Amino acid sequence: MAFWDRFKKKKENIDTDEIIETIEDQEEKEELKKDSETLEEQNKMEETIPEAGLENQEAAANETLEEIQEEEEHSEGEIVEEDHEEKSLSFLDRLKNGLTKTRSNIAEKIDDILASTRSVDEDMMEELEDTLISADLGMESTMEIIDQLRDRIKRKNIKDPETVKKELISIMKNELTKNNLDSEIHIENSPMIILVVGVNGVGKTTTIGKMAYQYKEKGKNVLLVAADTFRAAAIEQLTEWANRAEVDIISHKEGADPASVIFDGIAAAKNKNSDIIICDTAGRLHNKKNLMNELNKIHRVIEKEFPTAKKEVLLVLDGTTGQNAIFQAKEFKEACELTGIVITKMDGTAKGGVIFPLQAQMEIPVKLIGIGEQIDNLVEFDSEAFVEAIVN
Ligand SMILES: Nc1nc2c(ncn2[C@@H]2O[C@H](COP(=O)(O)OP(=O)(O)OP(=O)(O)O)[C@@H](O)[C@H]2O)c(=O)[nH]1
Ligand SMILES: [Mg+2]
Repeated sequence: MAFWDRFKKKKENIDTDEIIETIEDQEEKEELKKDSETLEEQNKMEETIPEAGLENQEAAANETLEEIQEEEEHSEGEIVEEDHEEKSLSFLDRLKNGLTKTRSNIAEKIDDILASTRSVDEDMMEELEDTLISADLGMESTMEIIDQLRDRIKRKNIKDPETVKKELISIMKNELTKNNLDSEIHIENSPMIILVVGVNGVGKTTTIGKMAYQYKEKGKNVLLVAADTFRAAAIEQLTEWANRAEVDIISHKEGADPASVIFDGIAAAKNKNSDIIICDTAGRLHNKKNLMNELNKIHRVIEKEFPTAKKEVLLVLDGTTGQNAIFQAKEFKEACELTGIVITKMDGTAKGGVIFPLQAQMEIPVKLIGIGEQIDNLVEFDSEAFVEAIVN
């Protein structure tokens, strides 16, 4: 009998030991057993760790994931009624609406600077530089952009402020594009399994709900897997999104082993011929070792049970946390093989320029951005459109 058939006969609340017992390869079995024991010990220790706040971004940047704990209980993603009017807007208009705060912080300031400029000079360059820094583009990316702008102004002998703006936009587009060559999630390659990771409260579950809706709209057969078993509320929240997007969901009880939920999800996906399986994961793994163990275990189950599936590992970052998002990205990059980044809550920040240093330093493409709490407030990232929306 096939491995999956044997598994199907077991109860919903299967634990890892049971999965391991069904694996025939002795070496693989021993390794998984060791991982499972280490994880259990760490989970016990973790229960005693108090929850604290992520208040000081600079301090947090010097600490490890172990010290990143929750700021406060995040309200569960309330599903707001869809705004049908939005649908008739063009992609760029929707993006502009979603990025209003960053747009006012960059585009409006640049227009003011250029409107009050009599001659294209060093004072103007400094004001442009300050504007980019205030929108969180970071010192390095800002200097790169401003230096190139200086060169072009000199080389082309530019005297007109409007032309300065055009050149600035073109340089910013180049900068963002060169670090983001493939931002597409190639959902045509089904079956695809998408693992969604990130610290707590960044917007993982909400993003999964939005993705499920989008892919379902594109005619894909989507299955959600509730592998964040940390709280019952997390499972309920994902179930609510599954209902709203009208897709199937596989979940176990609170406290179940995440790898076993994924195992079950893969089995169900094969049975239902799902095109896209999206797995929610817990954000409350307080240290890197813990995180690595958990994700390694999940990866092994995926490799073993669904080697033919195309894999995406998406890191979700909260756009309102500024430079701290870069720190989180570095931690996760060391813990697992990320294939893309999703930046959420871009509607809530004036500092959306953080995408520039993030792309430059991480070499992992931003693939999606969240621009609101509604089900259709998730857009595919496009470097050129993004620059248009925040500068032009
Ligand atoms: N404004 C805005 N809010 C968002 C966006 N994405 C998520 N949120 C909100 O962020 C909050 C946290 O979202 P969740 O999806 O629960 O985050 P999570 O990462 O799953 O959190 P945990 O499960 O606790 O780890 C919710 O209130 C969401 O509505 C976005 O793009 N814009
Ligand atoms: Mg969640």
